[in-house]
Amino acid sequence: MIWLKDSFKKAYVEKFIEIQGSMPNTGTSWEKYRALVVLIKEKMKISQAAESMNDSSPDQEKQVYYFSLEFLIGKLLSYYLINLGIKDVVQEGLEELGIDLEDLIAEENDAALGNGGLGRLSACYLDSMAFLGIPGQGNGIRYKYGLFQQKIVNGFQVELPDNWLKNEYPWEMRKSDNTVVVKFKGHVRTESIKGKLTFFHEDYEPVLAVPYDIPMLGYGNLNRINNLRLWSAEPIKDDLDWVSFNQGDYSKAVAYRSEVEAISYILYPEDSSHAGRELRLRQEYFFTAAGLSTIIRYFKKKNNSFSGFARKVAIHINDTHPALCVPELMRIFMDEEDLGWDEAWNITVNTISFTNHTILPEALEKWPVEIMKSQCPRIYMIIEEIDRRYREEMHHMHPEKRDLIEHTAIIRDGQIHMAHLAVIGSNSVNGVAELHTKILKTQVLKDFYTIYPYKFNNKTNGVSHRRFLLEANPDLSRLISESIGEDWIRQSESLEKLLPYTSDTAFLEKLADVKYHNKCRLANYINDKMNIQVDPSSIFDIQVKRIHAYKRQLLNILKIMDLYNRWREDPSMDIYPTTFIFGGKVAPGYQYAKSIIKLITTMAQRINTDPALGGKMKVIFLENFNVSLAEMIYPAADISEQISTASQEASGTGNMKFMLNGAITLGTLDGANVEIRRAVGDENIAIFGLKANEVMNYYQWGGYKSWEEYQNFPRLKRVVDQLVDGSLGSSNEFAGIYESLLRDNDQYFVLKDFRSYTDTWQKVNLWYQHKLSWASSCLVNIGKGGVFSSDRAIKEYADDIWHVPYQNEIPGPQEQSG
Ligand code: F58
Repeated sequence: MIWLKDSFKKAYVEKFIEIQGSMPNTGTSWEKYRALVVLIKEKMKISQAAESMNDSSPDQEKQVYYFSLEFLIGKLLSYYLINLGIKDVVQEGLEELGIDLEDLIAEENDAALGNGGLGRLSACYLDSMAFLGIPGQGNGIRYKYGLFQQKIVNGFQVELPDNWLKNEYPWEMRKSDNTVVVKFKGHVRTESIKGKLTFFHEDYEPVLAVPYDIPMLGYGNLNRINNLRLWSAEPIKDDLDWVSFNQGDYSKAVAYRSEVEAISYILYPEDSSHAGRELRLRQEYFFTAAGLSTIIRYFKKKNNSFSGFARKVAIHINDTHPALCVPELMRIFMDEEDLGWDEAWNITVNTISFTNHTILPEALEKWPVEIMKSQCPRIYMIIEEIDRRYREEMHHMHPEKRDLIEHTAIIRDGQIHMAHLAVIGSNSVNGVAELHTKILKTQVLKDFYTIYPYKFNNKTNGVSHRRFLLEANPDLSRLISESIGEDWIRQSESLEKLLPYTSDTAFLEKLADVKYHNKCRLANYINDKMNIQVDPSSIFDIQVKRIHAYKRQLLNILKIMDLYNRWREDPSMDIYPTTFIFGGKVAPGYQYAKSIIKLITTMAQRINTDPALGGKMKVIFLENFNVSLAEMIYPAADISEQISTASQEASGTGNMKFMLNGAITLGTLDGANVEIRRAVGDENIAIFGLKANEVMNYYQWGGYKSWEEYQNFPRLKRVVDQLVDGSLGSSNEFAGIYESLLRDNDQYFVLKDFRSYTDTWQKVNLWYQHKLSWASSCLVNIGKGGVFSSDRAIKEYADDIWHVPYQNEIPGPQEQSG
């Protein structure tokens, strides 16, 4: 325990006076929040350089660097208080000072430096690395504006800027001393010096990369504080001089400043399509180059040769966004450290590993050669050389396979294929669920799989069960700990000890009570925010995630339209009252998905105000889905909608968060749903729809006719027609959706899966009415959820990819002295 209550109170009051010059009771909530964060940081000695804290020995431990353009860390205060084992002490201490901890927690900004699954995954992974005692550092961008805030106005999404740094962000520490220069544009002069070709990058545009560090505190592991390093782009101080002020070109100087600042200005809100913009490439090179320079500087402090580099450093690239690590590391080794190509290449490949998160073709990054050449001329030269050598080697190995070389080359048709660069330049390529990895091996990257079968492996995603269960669902956590002890917090697989309770009626009733309580909490939130009353004893059927055609929120709302039609016709229909809840953001330019939000909100308006339904059905679209809201939603769910077109969702992670909170998955056999089904058994999950191989066969060979589905099922025809026949208002709002289903032959098989989806939903609805059977299945989901913890995933990465040790026996925070 780092504090007892009285010593905490004393320390807090002193800290507040030191910062504000007055007593806490005179301060604002923000000031009180900041004083608490500052106090925690000081107590944990976080202000020391994270790197020196973690490694004071002369012989460096192997470090893992997790490079990602996105880290969706959410709020930290409450979670860190739990991890430090002091939440109760702090809460009580503050209460005695007349301060409500909840008010301070509310002051914190939800740091939204990510779009969705990929960004949240990196935050969960840093969390588990800290917990497991792995020296693991995150490397990303300190965006001035995080993911936009979503408002729903007249049923439409409106985007507002997320100015999360408006006040100071007290967790971060600016480390000006570690600033580095990243060079863009210019040209490369080649000179032969003593018979060796030497490269000089000249007339470049210098960009200062200034690091800000955020501590990563794992549960109980107070000796290992990891670091998330986020880079901010700044012009060099004398920018006016540097550009051309001396020559009187003031406007050019101003342009330079804004071009530089643009690099860390905003997180790209595209979650599934690649934004082929120059600025995005500049972001990618910026944080890659800055991060690598830190790694090299630190490595050189402890080592005098690079030969052992790959034994001391693992660099993980989260999707292809940091794939420029490959040529940049080569550049550093060759141009700055004087290594030859072969040695540099060996070390680079042995150091870097790569995770792919998507098979959607539109999300696979490609850069036009011209852009790369003009923004990063030296990097482009190196990519060209990697490509040339790769082609040459393949030609030697497989002279007869010209196609293979063309399909796998890095540069083709004037484009640089980043996934190819990542595969060729790394020692490990992993997918994020078994099915996804199989699709990578047999379809998307199949040629590479024949060349480098040994590089491919699966690492099924995991989520932080301490954040999404322990913190998010305190009542359930208490019930679990009272029954099976607290081991599950550190060993998620211990949740299996709950399984014997599946036949314990008293326990199941308590479980149902906890769920009811969590539903009340969400119902109150909905009432406060939207002034709509929902019945907490109705089924909460929830789909929250980014809105995208392949995730098929459309299928869900068509099901609701169908149900509404039927209910109106037959008010005595035996369906248990249900509240349908949606949440999620759409990329601002993605019109189709925006019209799906409008369809949901249009139906919500209609259904929620229809007196004929007697409140049996409600539809809610919760605006601004983010990590904090997610923490309230998962614990309140009965049904977890995971209904993507089979093969398209690489893994999904929301499915795991719902499961850990005892919701039943209604889903397709896609992504990690396949493994969830295997874990819980067929009787504890509801599966429907086409299988991945069926979908892929249709994609490959054709044969699907959405029109036939529409014609042959009157209930389906009716809801599809309602999109355009004036039933939903006179505007032509949903014509695009209608056409996607019929004229464009329904790319995501919404019509094809409609029948089995609605049938399965109805069975689930019936099942819910058997309270004990339902609760027992919920419990199986919780008990089997442990394997989907990010601790398990990170142990697999540590064992198979990074080759770093981790701690298995971790004491709880209470058992440590400070
Ligand atoms: C997601 N990808 C996958 N990408 O869709 C999901 O199945 C998986 O569970 C998750 O990664 C974690 O592995 C995802 O979120 C993005 O948001 C990218 C952002 C940048 C542009 C391309 C998509």
